[in-house]
Amino acid sequence: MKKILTQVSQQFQLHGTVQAIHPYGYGHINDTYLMKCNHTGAEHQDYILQRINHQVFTKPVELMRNIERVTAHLRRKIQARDGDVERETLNLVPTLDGEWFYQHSDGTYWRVYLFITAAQTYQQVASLAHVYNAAHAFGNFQELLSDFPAEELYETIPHFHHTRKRFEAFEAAVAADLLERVQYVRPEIEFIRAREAESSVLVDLIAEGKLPQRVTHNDTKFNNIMLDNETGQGICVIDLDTVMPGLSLYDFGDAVRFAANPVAEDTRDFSQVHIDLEIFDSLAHGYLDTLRETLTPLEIEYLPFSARLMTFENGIRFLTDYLQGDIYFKTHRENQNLDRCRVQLYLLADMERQFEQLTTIVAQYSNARG
Ligand code: ADP
Ligand code: GN1
Ligand code: MG
Repeated sequence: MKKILTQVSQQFQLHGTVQAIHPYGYGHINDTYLMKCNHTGAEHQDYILQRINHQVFTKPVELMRNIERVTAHLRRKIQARDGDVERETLNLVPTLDGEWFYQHSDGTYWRVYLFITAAQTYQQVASLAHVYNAAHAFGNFQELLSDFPAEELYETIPHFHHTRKRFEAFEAAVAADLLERVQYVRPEIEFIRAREAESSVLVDLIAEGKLPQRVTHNDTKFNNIMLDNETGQGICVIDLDTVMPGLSLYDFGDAVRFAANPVAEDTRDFSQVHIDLEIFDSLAHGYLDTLRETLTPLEIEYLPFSARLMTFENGIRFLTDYLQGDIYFKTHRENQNLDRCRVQLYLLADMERQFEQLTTIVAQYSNARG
């Protein structure tokens, strides 16, 4: 592997010489490395090297075209307001041939980004100010892309948040039972089946033309936002592989699903899993402070439901992957996808219990300013 990493790194236009390449971050999909380079004056010295998971993203060329265009759009906006283009958006580094990605002879696809300095991502929430700032930044990201021509974006994973199709794929995995794991997860299957109708709610509203499609991020985990080390501001939204037309509700719901559960996404201590209302409050506050004027009344009405739906959808996806033999999400131990599924289902049950409070909180920020 070390040899491949070195070979690949030599294909990009880097300033300085590579000193070390280490695995980095906690993403479930791509392979991420930190590339440390030696000093060359004021130039950047560190980079992020990523191997694109092309089992998941089966059209890497189109995917990279999306990222190139989205980041160029963001750069223009950031420049116009005198922002720092090297920190407030991802910046792709070209290959020696002037391409935005490199295909190795073994068939793998690679890209390099400038390393964003003096900022970090968090696996778990450390302060409510961070949460507000992250939600504000995700909202701002949508605002910055509101004039991007959505029809020109390639759909990197078709039907990514089509929860109904996710449910159908889950039923197909149960029926196939390839690894004979269904016997271990009957309560989870029943829990999901009891909520089948929910999987159609947003897709039906889309079909009826009641919810606007926007350019959205679609993977708004708390570790996909870089928070400035000094100010705590959400300075850069990262992990742009799933930027494509979607619902604003997906971005809010997914942010809640991940951040508002104060324990790890794969904890085995299920009794600790719950929706923290203070965190939810900060997420709603931050998101609505950027998008209050943009969202339609129906979008705002469905914000609390979106948290339930994204939690449900991820629960379905984790269980489907468990039943299919852990082929999609990276796992590092046995039953990790099953534990992830269980966490989502416990979280969903708690969101259902506290749904009235979630609705009250959203209502409070949908009218108020600041
Ligand atoms: P995945 O798709 O696997 O989730 P990400 O693109 O989210 O991969 O990257 C994984 C982690 O690497 C992030 O959570 C973040 O900590 C770090 N990271 C990614 N891009 C950058 C960057 N440009 N600068 C600094 N850190 C980054
Ligand atoms: C994956 O890539 P990462 O780790 O940010 C997944 C999301 C899931 C999430 C669950 C492309 O996100 O959809 O919600 O895991 N990304 C993709 O933690 O499938
Ligand atoms: Mg990520």
